[in-house]
Amino acid sequence: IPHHKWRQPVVASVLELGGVKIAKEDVVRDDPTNNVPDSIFTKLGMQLHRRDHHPIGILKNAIYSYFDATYSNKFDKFDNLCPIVSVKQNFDDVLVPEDHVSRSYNDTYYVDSHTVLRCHTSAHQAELLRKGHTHFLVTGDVYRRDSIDSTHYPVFHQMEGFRVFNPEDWEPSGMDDTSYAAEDLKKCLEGLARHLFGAVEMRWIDTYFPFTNPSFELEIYFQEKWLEVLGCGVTEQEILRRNGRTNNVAWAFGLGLERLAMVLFDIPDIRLFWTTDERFTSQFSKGQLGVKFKSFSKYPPCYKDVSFWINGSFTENNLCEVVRGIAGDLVEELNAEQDMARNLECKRPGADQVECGVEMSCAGVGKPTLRPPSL
Ligand code: FA5
Ligand code: MG
Repeated sequence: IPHHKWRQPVVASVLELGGVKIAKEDVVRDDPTNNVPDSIFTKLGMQLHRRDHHPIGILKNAIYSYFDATYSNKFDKFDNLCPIVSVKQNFDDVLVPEDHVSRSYNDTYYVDSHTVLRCHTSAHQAELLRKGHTHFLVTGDVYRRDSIDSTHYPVFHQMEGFRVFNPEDWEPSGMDDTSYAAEDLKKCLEGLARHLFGAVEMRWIDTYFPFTNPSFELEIYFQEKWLEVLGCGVTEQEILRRNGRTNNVAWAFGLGLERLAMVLFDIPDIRLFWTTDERFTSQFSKGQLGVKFKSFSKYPPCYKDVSFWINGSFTENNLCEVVRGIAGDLVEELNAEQDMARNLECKRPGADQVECGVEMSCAGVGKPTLRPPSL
C-alpha cells in the first residue's frame, strides 16, 4: 500500500475562513467550555461546496441556476461566511428556546461558552435581513454532534434560502399573507426538485421549527426509504420585526446538500463526499448533473506478491483463468513478471521449471485494519 494513502492529511494550524484568520488553538482547546475535537477541526476550511468538480459544488451551482432562471438573478448568494458564530447568531436570533436540546454540549460543538460551530445556515438569517437583503441563498458547512450512519455526518453542508414579500405581493391574491407565502414556498421547492431530478417520488411532512410557522419537511424516496432532504416554513413574525421588516412576510428553507446529492448522483454513503480517492473524485466534473456514481470497494486495493514454479506449458492466460476461477472479480489486475514463458528459456536453460512472480491487486474486502497492513 503506498504509504501516503494511510496518512491523515496535513492540516494547517492557521485557517482563513470567510476572511477571518483562525488559529487551531483558538478552536481546539483543553478547556471545559470547548468540545471541538481535532477530527472536526481538520474539516474546517475544506469548503466542499466551493469546489466546482465536487458533487456538493456541482449541486450548489445547479441550484443557483434554478434560482437565477426562475427569479431573474434576484437572489443574493453567500458561500463564504465564517462557520464560527456566536451562540446568539446560531440560537437566540432564530428564537431557539433557552432549554432546547440543540443548545446542549451533547448536540453542538462549542468553541467557548459564547461561540459555536454553526449547526445550521439559519444562523445567518438575522444579520443578512438587517443588512437589507430580501432574497438570499447562504451555502456553508455546518457541524453537529450527531449519530453515525450512511445519511448522517458530523460535518455536512446546507443551503439556506430566504425570501421576503411585500403587501403588494400577496394582497391581489385575496389570500392571507401566511398562506400565500406557504404556497409560494412549496411551489418554489417543488420546482427545484423537478429541475434537479425530473420525476421523483416526494412528500411533504408537517413539522416544527422554532423559527417558522407553519413548518414543513420534504422527503424523497431513495434506496427503498423516505429520506428527509430539507426543512422549511413561513418565518416567525418576531424575526422579521426584530430585523426591520415589520410589515412583511417571508419564507425560509434549509436544504441538506449531501442528502440531495446522494439522490442526484446515486451516492450510497455520506462518508464518500470526504474521500480524496480518485476512484470517487474522477467520476464528477463541473456542470455535470446526469452522472450516476459507480461504486467501488470501501477499502483500498490490497496487493499480493505470489511466486510459484512453472514449466514449459505455462501461459499467462492459463494463470489468469486459474485466478479468475478462484477469486472471481475481486482481482482487479494481475501483473505477471514480463514474459514469464521466455524467462523460462533464458534464465534456466535446461531446467524444466523456473520460479516466477506475479503481483495481484484485489479489491479490499473484510474488516478495515487500523494499522497499515505490512507488505
Ligand atoms: C435545520 O437545520 C433548519 N435550520 C432548516 C430550516 C431552515 C427550517 C429555514 C426552516 C427554515 P434540520 O435540522 O432538519 O433543520 O436540517 C435540515 C436538513 O439538513 C435535513 O433535512 C437534512 O437533509 C440535513 N441534515 C440534518 N442533519 C444531518 C446530518 N447529520 N448529516 C447530513 N445531513 C443532515
Ligand atoms: Mg430535520
